[in-house]
Amino acid sequence: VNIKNTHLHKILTSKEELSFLMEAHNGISAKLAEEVGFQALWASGFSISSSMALRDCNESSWREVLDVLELMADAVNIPILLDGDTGYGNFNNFRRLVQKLEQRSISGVCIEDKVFPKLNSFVEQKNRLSQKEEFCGKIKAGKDIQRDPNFCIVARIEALVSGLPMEEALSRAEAYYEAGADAILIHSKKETGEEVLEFAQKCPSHIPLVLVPTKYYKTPTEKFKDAQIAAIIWANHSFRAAYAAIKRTLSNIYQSETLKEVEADIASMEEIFDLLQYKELYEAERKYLPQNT
Ligand code: SPV
Ligand code: MG
Repeated sequence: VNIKNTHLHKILTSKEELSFLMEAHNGISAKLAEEVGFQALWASGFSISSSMALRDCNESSWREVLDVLELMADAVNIPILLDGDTGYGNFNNFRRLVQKLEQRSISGVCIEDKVFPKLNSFVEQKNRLSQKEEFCGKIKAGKDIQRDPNFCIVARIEALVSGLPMEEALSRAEAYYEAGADAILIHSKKETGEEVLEFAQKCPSHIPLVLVPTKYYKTPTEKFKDAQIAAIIWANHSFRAAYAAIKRTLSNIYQSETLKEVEADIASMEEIFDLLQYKELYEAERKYLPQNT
């Protein structure tokens, strides 16, 4: 039994305690999230593709995503939940993905009930939803192929985002949980948490729920605690923070033609040497390289 998978499973399924997953999109953002104290990571499709300057519509191949994940997993000891979009195809593509994720020490994957290639949920363009039965088969295929019992499969419901009624979202939640999903992610693009809180209230209480409050960020976290939500995903805030900081700094350097104004606002190289444990390398050199040469 894999300890990281067990930890993620607990984070995603414990309704008694609200947990938080922080977005990461490369090795260093994963490491920083761990450094500040987060217990688990969300490998965001939007953030990983945006950091490649690609659109969040499966423009990058899933093998390219896998390479990023490998560096993230190497960088941290906390579990990683991959935003696996649609599973990159049908049930068969998905179960191969699950195998590859387990091989690379990724602790879980979230799949959404859209048709490949997907589009980000917050663009104008409508996504095509998959049939409920087809998506249940995909979840089952993943569950059947996973080796570690605590590898997590989260099923993400796009019904509300697509304008379908609450009843459709609820019936999908029950079906996906029945098919073997460890938790249900109910997505919403509303500006308040009312829609997801109504869903939480109507959903059978044994089903663990995960939320992504990107659009309804003003709703106090207390409300989600009171609703016994298992976990919240801060889905793209590391990437958006980096993007804004890079843009601000580069513009300043371009305009001012000096580094004088930005130095105080950017990380020192010493801090990065510390985080990446350069000291360990010097100690290893003393141990493994011939000395006094
Ligand atoms: C992502 O971070 O890629 C997500 C969440 O899927 S969202 O973009 O909010 O739909
Ligand atoms: Mg995504």
